[in-house]
This record gives sequence, C-alpha cells and structure tokens, in this order.
Amino acid sequence: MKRSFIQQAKTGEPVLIQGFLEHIRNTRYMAFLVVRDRSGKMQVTIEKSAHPEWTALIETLTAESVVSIEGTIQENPQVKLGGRELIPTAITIESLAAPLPLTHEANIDTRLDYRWLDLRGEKERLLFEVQTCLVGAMREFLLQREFLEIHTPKLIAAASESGADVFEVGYFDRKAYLAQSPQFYKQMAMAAGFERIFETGPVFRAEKSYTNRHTTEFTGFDLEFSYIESFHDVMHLEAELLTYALERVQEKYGEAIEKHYGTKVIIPKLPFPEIALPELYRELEKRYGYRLPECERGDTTTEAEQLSYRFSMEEFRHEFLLVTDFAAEKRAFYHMQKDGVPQGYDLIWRGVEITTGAQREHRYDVLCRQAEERGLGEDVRFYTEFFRYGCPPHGGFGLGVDRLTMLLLGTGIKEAMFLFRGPNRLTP
Ligand code: AMO
Repeated sequence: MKRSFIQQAKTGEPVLIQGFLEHIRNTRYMAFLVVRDRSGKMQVTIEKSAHPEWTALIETLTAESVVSIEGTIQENPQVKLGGRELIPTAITIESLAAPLPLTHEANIDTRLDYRWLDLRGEKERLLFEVQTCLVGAMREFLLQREFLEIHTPKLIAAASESGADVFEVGYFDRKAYLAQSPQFYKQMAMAAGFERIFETGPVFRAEKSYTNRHTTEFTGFDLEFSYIESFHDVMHLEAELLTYALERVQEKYGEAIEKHYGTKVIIPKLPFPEIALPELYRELEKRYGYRLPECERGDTTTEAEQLSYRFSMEEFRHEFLLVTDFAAEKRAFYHMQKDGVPQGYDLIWRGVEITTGAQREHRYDVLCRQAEERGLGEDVRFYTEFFRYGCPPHGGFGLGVDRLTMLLLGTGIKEAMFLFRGPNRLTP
C-alpha cells in the first residue's frame, strides 16, 4: 500500500501511515499510540481483546521507535488529536528506539550531542522551514534580476580575508586553506563579465570566539554585481532583498514564529537608515554614555552594535542600521577608498552585524598598491591578476545566513544551525 501523510490521510478507507511513535499508553483493555510524521500526528487506537496476537509487540514498543501502521481512520470527537483515530489492521516496527538520552530540559550542549533527536521537535523543525523560505526568497529575488548562481572553491591557496583566522589543511605535499569567504572568486566572476552573481556556501573562520553569534563554519550568502555607481547601490539592493525575503517569511510563517519563538517578524521600511561611524559614536556617547576603547577606533564593537539597535529604534524606529565610514586600516585591502575612506558598510540588525559590503577597488594598479601596503603582494598575486585585463566597477556583500536566522527567531547561533561548529565542537 502507498504511504499517506497523516494530515492528508483519508477517513473511511484503508491507509498506511509511517512515522515516529511519539507517545505510548498501554492500559488493561486498550492501547493508544501517537504516531508523528512530518505532516502531523495521529492517534492509533487498539482494542487489545480484538488483537491478542499483538500483546507482545505492544509491550516491546518504545517512544521514538519508527513504525508502519495500516488500518482505517474513523471520526471520534473524543480524540483530542483532530477528532480522528486510526484503527489498525497491521503494525510493523521498522526500527526500535533505545531509551532516550535527551529530555526537554537538556542544555544546548547536550542537545547538540544528540542533535538528530533534538531536531525532531516541532519548534526546531520550524526553524529550518523558515530558513528554507528565507534563503529561497532571497534566491528568487536575485533570479528575477538575472543574477547567476555560482559555486566557488573552498580549498584555496591564500587567505581571502585576513591571514589570522584561516584554517590550514594538508594538500598533498603542500598547504592549502579553507576559504574565509568567496570574495576573490565572486570578483573573478566580475572580471569574467558575468555582471551579476550570487553564491550560498560554507565559509570557514578559525576564530576562537565563544559567543552566541560566532561559529567556525557558517553559511554565507554572498553576491557581487557590476557597473555600480557607488556602494550605495549595494546597500539599496541588500535592503530591498531583505525586505522581500522578510515579507515572504512573514506571510508564510509569521504566526508560527510568534507562537513557537515569541518573536514578531517585522517588515522593514525602505530605505534603511544610514549613519557614518564617527557620528554613531558621538550619538552613543551622548545618549548612553558609551566610550569607545581607543584600540577599537574606526571599527564597531559588540557593545556598540548592541547599543546601536537601541539608537536605531529610538532615532529611526527601524531594526536595521547601515553603518558607513569605517577606518581604512580596519577594512579589507580590496575595498575601494575615496579620500582615505573605505567605500563600504556594515549592516546591523537587532544589534548584531549581519553583513559587510563595499564597492571594490577594480583598478589594477591601485589594488596592487593597497595589497602591497598590507604586505600581501605575493600572496594575492593570483587575485590581482583578475584585474589586469579589464574589469568593470563592481561591488557586493556577504551576509551570514546563520546570524540572519538566529536574529529572525531570537535564538543563539547554536540553535540556528543544523550542526554548530566551534573551537570545542567537531561532532556529531
Ligand atoms: P565578513 O567577514 O564581515 O565579510 O563576513 C560577512 C558576514 O558573515 C557573517 N560572519 C559570521 N557568522 C558566524 N560566525 C562567524 N564567525 C562569522 N564571521 C562572519 C556575518 C558577517 O557580516 N568578504 C566579506 C564580505 C563582502 O565584502 O562581500 C566578508 O567576508 O554575518
């Protein structure tokens, strides 16, 4: 018999349902099972005297075992689960579950040890439905605008962002590195004349950070496009893209997110507010007495990002804030500069940086000089070559999908990833 999803299984005709046994109640005369598949839950009602041959089987059943059950569904208003029950004619145990090692109260690290069990929860599953919708909507938005989706190598010969946070791997008789960003290759696509590209893929950072928003491997949503006039074009595209994606999520999952995560999906207004970093610091000091440590001058700090959420809500009634005018020495060498000011931005959402974006330096000699000034000349020679034979002006951004999901639902990053990777976690 063909399997039916519990939600769609018809009343009054023979059906086969398959799923996990969420609950077992075995009384003297009756046994009640609750079976769960990805569409919903169904009560299975067994009158024990009608099936003496099942006595041993019922006693063997354990919570979270996987079963196949054939039978007929009937209406029964007394059944809390949707007023229907399945009267079985055949029960097969596909896989018997051992006693569960995980309780609902387990802390996040224990939950991660048994992530596949943790993910069986409705709330956990919802997160991935939401993420699928979010990333799907971002992809849809870009496809409508004729962006190409590319897939760039993650094994590379040189660090792509800063040399410090890169994982080194053995590569036959030499060394390779895990890409810290698709940066070099998305720009190569501009030199190739693709004009508009994006990529969703793994990004590796050898950062020993133990925060609720850092991980050593995350999913980046990166894009790059040509013939921009300035980095403002990049900021505007990102604001439109996020607004579009949040609209889709709100339509489809707004209620479920509020029910399970207690977080409202707010559709942002366009354009997103912008502020130059020095002005942001003046405001944070004036309003909240925040003093920036001298060594952080020209960059944002975690505390400043958090305060900037408060500022953005008070000043602009907006959850997003675009911050511009960082110090050149705090930004990547490939950012275009105008009068010494990097032509880029960070986007902060609900107090956490989610994106870095910029217009890139596409002029070969200027780019080489900027790389040279950082002592990177030789290391990035393969990359600067991309700009020797003509390259359009271009820009783009990198967005952290895990951070985006985490902020959307109000969780930490460990919960927002299928499997978290950190300095102390490489399993499961
Ligand atoms: P950046 O280094 O700012 O920029 O990274 C872009 C975005 O990636 C996310 N992110 C992280 N998420 C989780 N854990 C981490 N350790 C982590 N580090 C970064 C953030 C961040 O905003 N090449 C540039 C992008 C560009 O200019 O196009 C880059 O990689 O959401």
